[in-house]
Amino acid sequence: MSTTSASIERLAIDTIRTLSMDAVEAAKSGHPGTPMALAPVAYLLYQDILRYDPSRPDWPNRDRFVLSCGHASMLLYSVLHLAGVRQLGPDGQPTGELAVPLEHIRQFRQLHSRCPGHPEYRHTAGVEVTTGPLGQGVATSVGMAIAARWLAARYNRPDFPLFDYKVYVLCSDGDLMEGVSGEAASLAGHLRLSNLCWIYDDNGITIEGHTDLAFSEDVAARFRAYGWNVLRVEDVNDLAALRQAIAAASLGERPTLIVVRSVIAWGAPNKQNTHDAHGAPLGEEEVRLTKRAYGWPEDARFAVPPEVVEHFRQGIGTRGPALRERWETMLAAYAGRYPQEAKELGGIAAGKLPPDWDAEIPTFPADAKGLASRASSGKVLQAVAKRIPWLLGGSADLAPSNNTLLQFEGAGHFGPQTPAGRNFHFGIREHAMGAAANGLALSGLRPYVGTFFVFSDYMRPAMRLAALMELPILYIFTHDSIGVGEDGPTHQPVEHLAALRAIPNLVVIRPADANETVEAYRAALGLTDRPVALVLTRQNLPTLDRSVYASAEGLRQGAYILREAEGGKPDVILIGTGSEVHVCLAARELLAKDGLAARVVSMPSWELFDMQPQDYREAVLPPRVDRRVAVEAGIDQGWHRYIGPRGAFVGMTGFGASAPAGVLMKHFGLTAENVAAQARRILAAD
Ligand SMILES: Cc1ncc(C[n+]2csc(CCOP(=O)(O)OP(=O)(O)O)c2C)c(N)n1
Ligand SMILES: [Mg+2]
Repeated sequence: MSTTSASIERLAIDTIRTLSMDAVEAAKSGHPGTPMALAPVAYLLYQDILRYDPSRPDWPNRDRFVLSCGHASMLLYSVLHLAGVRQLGPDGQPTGELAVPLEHIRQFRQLHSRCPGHPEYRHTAGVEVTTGPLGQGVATSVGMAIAARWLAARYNRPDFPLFDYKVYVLCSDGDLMEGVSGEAASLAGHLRLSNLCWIYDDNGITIEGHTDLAFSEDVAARFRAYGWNVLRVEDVNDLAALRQAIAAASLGERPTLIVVRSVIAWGAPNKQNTHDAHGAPLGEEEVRLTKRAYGWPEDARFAVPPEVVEHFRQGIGTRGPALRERWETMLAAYAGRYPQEAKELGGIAAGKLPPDWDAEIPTFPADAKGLASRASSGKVLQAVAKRIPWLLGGSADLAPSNNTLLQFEGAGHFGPQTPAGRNFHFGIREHAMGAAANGLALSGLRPYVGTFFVFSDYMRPAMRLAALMELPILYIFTHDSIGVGEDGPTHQPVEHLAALRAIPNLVVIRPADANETVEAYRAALGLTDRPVALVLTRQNLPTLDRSVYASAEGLRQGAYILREAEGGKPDVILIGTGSEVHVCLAARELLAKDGLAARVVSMPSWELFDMQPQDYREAVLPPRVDRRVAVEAGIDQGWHRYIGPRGAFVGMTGFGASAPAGVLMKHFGLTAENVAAQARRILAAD
């Protein structure tokens, strides 16, 4: 293994290839073929292209690299190792330790390795986004590119180009087959995100075989039609051509797709260009033959030639810190000239809200007619957005219904000519909207996105990743039940609360009135390590008189005693969420007429309640009061853990119907009379 026979570039690229092969072989599972084929791209990006400092993978103005085809994770781990990227500690500061030490590559796909099967954000420094579900990485990159544009427009000043980073993405056939990538590419083309470059591995292979089986469109023509600049590189091993294409990508006014031809498992004599090489180890003999073909020592395992490490050290390891240090000098001068903006940037970097961010939040007076929680949400959103400059977002074409439009002076609309705008028009592209929100949050911004609750299904895969990545995103879901009315069962969520509550690390909040909505915002924006879904009504809800009922601050605990039973000794507990809390309150009065004492618990958030100490939970739901009725215009899944074996559930057992909301509530039994009847029934049972 000497540099006399192969150029150092080739040696570095072959190191990425062999590390990837060896890791998959040791793990006895994984995806060797694509890292072997795409090693030249990873090499070129890290060594020559990315403005990136391996010693500070958190540098705000770094170029981003997204491996959208997350199955090729060993490609990323190999190059992070060679580039010397440093790990970040739990406090976000670099520890000085390599993010991907060789021992962790040897432990690829094993418990606690920094090299899990697919790249995981927060787990391994240098991994910009969790990828693996195809299409998500590319779609998220659109949010990252939007964030770069927005940060530049808001914070750059003449002579202070603080933000000018680019977003590079490597993606595969599967990424471009998935619908979400089409939505995202359409949006990126419309927004003219010239700071975005997708490099498409056009290898003609997916798991089942040749792409001819299922994918025959002209991808380049499709992207041109989206408004992208499309370039081609005929051979991924042609570094000069790759370099030229990437350089050309940064010149235009549109996002760029570089279609690169590659041969999966390049160099493997029997397996290259076959789908066998996609997702299984090559096997010992084939590894040996491949290494022979590369001119690599056949018996070496996890070999990293010192001259390759030195090569990267002299390359990205030297130019990266110099770039970052120059930027920090610029930032220091900027802070002197623009202290307010610098303070905001400090908040963004630290993930902290400005002090007094909640100072303008209104309180709502008691009002029997009340207002829809989507309307109170709209009012609170204005108040918090005024105070949090980097709170931004929009809807999938439903802003007038979701009440998500920021209407105050200066909020503006984000567009190609107006990149400092805070209102986003995602178009009817819920899935790409969800992924873009992830990209915005990964860039330090606080995004909110809205749609009808029933269409949360359309963005669920992105929401799941937001929860997994611990991103503070606010989902504003309105039209939350059969209360939608005449639009009928296609538009009436039934299973959606259960479906969202099933996602770990996602907080779901369904407020009962305007003042609970206020508290929902306080709770949601205070959470920085998880997404929150607000579930809001279309129809009006009475604003409760809080001099009679307990303070809405109880929402912070997830559930609270809204109205104690007469005499303080409940025979039964009525538990409601959102619009059904009012039904419970009315049922309490009906029961009182029969001399039955009912406590009403408002339970806007299971997740917040489950975080409370046992004492508190048992004070709200005392074990000795085992007659409980839960009321929610959704399915009962999960409710039995709160109502217990002697409880009853009043809600939905199937789809809704098309009729006025009031008619539907009666038809499906979501009435005070029925709740009271169910309470009497379980009280009468032994
Ligand atoms: C949403 C989603 N569906 C299915 C998979 C399972 N899967 C992993 S890779 C792959 C396709 C592989 O083809 P391609 O994207 O061209 O990657 P290559 O084999 O060329 O590296 C599939 C279906 C996935 N990861 N994500
Ligand atoms: Mg492929």
